[in-house]
Amino acid sequence: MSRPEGERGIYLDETFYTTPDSIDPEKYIIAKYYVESELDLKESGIAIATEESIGTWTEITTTNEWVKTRLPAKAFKTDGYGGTGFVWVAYPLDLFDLETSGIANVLSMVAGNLFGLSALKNVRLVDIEFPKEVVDIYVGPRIGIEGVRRLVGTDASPRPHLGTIVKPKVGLSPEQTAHVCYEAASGGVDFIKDDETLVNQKFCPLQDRVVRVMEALDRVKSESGRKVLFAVNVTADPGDMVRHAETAIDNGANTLMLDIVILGLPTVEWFIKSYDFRVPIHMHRAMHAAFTRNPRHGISMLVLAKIARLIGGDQLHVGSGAGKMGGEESARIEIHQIIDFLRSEWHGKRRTFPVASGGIHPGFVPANYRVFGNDFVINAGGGIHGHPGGTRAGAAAMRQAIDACVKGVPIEEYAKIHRELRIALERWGQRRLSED
Ligand code: RUB
Ligand code: CA
Repeated sequence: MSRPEGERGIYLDETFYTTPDSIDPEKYIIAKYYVESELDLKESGIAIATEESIGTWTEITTTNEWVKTRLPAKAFKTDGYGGTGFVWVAYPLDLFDLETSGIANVLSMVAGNLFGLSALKNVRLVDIEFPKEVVDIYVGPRIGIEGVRRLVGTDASPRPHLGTIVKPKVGLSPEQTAHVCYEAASGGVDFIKDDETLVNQKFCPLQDRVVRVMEALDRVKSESGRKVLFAVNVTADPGDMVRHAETAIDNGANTLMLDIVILGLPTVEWFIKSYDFRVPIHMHRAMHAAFTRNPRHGISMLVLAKIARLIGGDQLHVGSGAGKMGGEESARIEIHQIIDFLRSEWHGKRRTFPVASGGIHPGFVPANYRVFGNDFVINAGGGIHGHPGGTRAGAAAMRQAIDACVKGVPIEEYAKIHRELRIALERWGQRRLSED
């Protein structure tokens, strides 16, 4: 604090700090940050609140009393030691243009310039709380967990849904894709999705793919009565995204998929708000790790999950309890927070189905079941299409692993009388969590 502000690049003004009892959580959007800095935590909180509301690095002559009394964000709580720990900042609702700028405006404020403040060595937005007034502006998921279960027919006896990603992720023709989907659906999956990189490539045009896959799924339905969702990836610039979505829906698609980080959350907000296609919205999170992975900097998956539910995600990738992209201790603690949030009561909003994905095979099912319970979608690509008996056997093996968990039978026991599962476990083994 002893160096002049021109050198420090921050202006520390007590206006931007207050006590917790003066903050009514119904009147603010509250952000929780993890910070590492040479400043103490209170000063870091002031620096964030200043930069992100009405201040800059020095005192200015152009402000006025109305601005200074109505609009400052306020740091109001700290938890940590020295310059390392958590700070909470309350942003008054008057700061925001929620009606016409929505999530874009929220993110510009709570997750904007602050990441570049040189006074903060590391800073991470770890959590965000929206008051009812803000949540009420949004419809939230239009279909939600219960609606997705009704479409698939698992509402009477809820169990985890089994999903698969068509592999190879790109390269198959529409016909070949439909064949893989037919096999996966016949083997017992509830849900099939395009991979995040497939949209409308020449070797697999979206319209032809949808037509053929939906025909294949209709065939499965007439043969076995099984209802399966197919999420068509329509990620593109907004104009093409709408065209792809209309094409998909006109040709019978029953789920749409969006790469929500790549699109940008405001684009997703606009798309869902503007077009009610009456099918579930499956949210893939590719690119999220650019900002969620470093536990000391960036934005947490929990924050992304809160916004995803707010803007209408019916299914959201959240990482796995165990798999190729999950299983680290810190990530597993956060997964509990994320799934608790997605599945909890939230001002009457429908609930979002968490999706566990990434390197999952039957041997990973018990570890994930222990983390997620019944209300989740467990997705396997390689873990189904890599089964020595092929896709149908791979799907059956995953379903057997799920059934074993639901019945409380160890999968190695279940495998003794379920051939596909036995072969899968012989091929890939069974992975355990550290607490097993
Ligand atoms: C998984 C896959 C998904 C990733 C995304 O394929 O294609 O895109 O799981 O991960 P496979 P996350 O089952 O063959 O590994 O959901 O964690 O973002
Ligand atoms: Ca993928």
